[in-house]
Amino acid sequence: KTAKYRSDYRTPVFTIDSIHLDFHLHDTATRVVAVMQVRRLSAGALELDGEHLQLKRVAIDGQPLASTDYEVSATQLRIAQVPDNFELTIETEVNPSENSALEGLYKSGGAYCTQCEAEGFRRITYYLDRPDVLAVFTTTVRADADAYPYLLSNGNLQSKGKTENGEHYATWHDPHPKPAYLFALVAGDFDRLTDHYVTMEGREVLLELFVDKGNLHRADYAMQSLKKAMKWDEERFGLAYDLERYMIVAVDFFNMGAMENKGLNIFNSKYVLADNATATDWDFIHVESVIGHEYFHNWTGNRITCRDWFQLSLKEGLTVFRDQEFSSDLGSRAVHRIDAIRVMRSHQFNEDASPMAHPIRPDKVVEMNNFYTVTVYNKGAEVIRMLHTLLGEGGFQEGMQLYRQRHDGQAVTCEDFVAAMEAANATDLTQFRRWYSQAGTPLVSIREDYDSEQHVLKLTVEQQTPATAGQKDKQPVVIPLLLSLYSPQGERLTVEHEQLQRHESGSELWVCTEASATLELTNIEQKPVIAWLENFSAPVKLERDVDLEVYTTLLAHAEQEVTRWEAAQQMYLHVLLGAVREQTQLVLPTQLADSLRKVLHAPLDDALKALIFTPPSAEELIEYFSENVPLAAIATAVEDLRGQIALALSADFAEIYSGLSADEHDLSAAAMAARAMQNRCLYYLAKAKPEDYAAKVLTQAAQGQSMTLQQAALEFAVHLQLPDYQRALAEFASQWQATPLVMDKWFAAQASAPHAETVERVTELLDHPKFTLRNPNRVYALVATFCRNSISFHRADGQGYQFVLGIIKQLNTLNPQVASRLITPFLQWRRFDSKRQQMLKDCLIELQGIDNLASDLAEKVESALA
Ligand code: BAL
Ligand code: ZN
Repeated sequence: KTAKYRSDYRTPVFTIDSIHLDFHLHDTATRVVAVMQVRRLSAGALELDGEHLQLKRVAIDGQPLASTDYEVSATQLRIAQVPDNFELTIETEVNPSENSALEGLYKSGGAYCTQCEAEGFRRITYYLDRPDVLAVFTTTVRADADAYPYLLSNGNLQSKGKTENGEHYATWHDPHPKPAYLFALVAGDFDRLTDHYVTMEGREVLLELFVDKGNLHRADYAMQSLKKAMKWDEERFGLAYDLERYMIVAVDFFNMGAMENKGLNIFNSKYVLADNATATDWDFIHVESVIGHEYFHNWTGNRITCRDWFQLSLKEGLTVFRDQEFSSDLGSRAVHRIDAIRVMRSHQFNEDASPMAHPIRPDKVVEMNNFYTVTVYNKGAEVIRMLHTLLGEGGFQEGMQLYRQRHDGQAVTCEDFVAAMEAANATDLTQFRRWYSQAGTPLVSIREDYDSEQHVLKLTVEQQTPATAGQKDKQPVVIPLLLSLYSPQGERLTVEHEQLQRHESGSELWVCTEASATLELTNIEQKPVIAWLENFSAPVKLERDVDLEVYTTLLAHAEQEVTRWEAAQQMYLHVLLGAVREQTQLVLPTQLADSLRKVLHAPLDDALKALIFTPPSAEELIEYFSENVPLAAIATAVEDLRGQIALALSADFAEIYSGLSADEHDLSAAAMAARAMQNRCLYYLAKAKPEDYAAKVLTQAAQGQSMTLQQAALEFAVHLQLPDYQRALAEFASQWQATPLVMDKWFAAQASAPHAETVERVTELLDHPKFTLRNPNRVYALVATFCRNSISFHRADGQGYQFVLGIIKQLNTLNPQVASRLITPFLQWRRFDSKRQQMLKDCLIELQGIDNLASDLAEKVESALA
């Protein structure tokens, strides 16, 4: 594949106003007849996208074409001479059983399903497979009635009935014109959960959830989440659902988390199936947020879609922001915000510093599947959040309304979104647009100069964005800095300055737009303690001279929970980085131990406490080193810090632990919080006193009614290598061998163990009867988890690299999209010592030499070696 550039966008030469698809399903030879109304928009030949298709027939206005009338290549059907308005009929044959890439039409277990985003529809028929071609779809599905009782597609059911040979059919009609990437088809035998929702406009919507037979008891939470999402979008955004029915189908073989196909979402079963025995509290939270995310796409993505794939963040950044707000309005805002901040710091910052760094609106793409990234999604959501911070909830919603009024039913750009926000708020967002065009994480350094005689505080903020691939020179960006000032005793100070606004979040807002900005505050009685970048108000790295005293005050007194958590993280970082950089034995400062003890006994939300007691991981620390990453020192420091917290506070943990309890069937925020803290305490207790707590951990790991407790205990047993942890593993596996999503937790607990011998263990697990490279969830649980385990992946002898390389080579032909996700840790090869650099580079060179290397991998390998 060759690169495409955003600047090369051209409107299509033809458009397709409607399409009738007729599927006759067959495992190895499904026939697809597509009848399309095609309309010329400008001069030129008709060039349709198509891959992995057998072309059987082409006709124009009912007249069959001779093979000399068109040209077919591996990627295209070209017809030079066509009328301006015509009916195009194309018959193709596809092989769903052999489709291991899981794009287009494929079999997941016994069911047929589709995945068309970004460019999968071209594996079903020849089409203008681009998001700015919006057609009305009518779909007929025919299949064996016994094997496939449910035949589903987008929109409303038009007709159904029996045909010959024991087959039946269903015809669906979706009145909303849509791009082909939102097309979906499902045929299978499922258990079905139904419900109803009455929209704010008074329309009744049928809700249907389809799961594999025997799984109905695990579908209820997803249905409740859907209803909550429908209500929330009406209340917060004024957006209601627009079809007669909303269907969700859970499938086991799925590359992504889920897909927002119009009226027929297809989900990875991991984000639908959940009950207390098999799902952790975080699984429940993820089910709710992914169900919400796909539902919210109905407006931000489906009704208003993307003009081209460079605009992906238009729908993804905005929809992630919306799902984050949904979760925050329903649960603990601080916990969700901290979760989002951790994703940014541990994954997105890494991507933004890698050879694959790209702006949230990329300029150059080879394989679109490579751009479903933490940058486009999560940094994209942070950019939307900054707009929300700058405009306030009221202004943001005004912008959303104007965006909808202007663009409902259209395929538009990020620029259209920003322009609507700008116009609705009568503001100038010219400079803000740099967040869409510049890659890289801005570095922001802070100086506080206090003149104790004049009582003047001078604040200086400097920003600089590092060069990234293809982007050398960067301009200053708009940074909304939320901050609060406290007295050294922890009282909130009110300050007045023309550049500071009291923000609706309670913090002060200082909008920094220059490379260097200053402001002077007068009448400041004593040097204050300042919480900077509260709520992670911009996706930047903050540098300031660290003073434990400052963070001690903030941890104890800050009004905002996220600020308290951040203070603890900064204290941990100070201690960890100090030990690593100075190559000294880590010592837990008494001041930090005392602060943590106070947190433990303070009347704070237990969920927040559990997060405060989660210091940065080795993976987060690696971010602080751009070369010669001291892997061994980082690993030692991380373990030492945990060990010393455990020892210093063991009596306190024991006391708190004995006072915590939660009914395992209770999914309230309070019960989840209690379980989170129970697990944290047990971890530290087992670390401090394995002789006293190993038996407790092992029992909890081997049996239990609550997966939250069981999974955590299994992980502690394996990671801490408690005596007899092998038995816990064996018992867990025998309890859950028939439940693949739980076996994924078993694989992941072992793949994430921070030990050298993890490499041998994961290699053995490839042969486990429950493992298969064909199922993405299994690969993510075992191999992707291992890739994030920096201690084991980077083992000095390179065996970790060889293990992953071997898998990538197999997946290159089997499922390139999944293969491409595993290559991430190789891309940063230049950051490591010379021996590891050479080994990582050799792996990339070996991949480069493969004859049929998939474009997904080729794009990343080339950028890494450039
Ligand atoms: N559109 C792909 C899956 C998602 O982001 O919802
Ligand atoms: Zn999405």
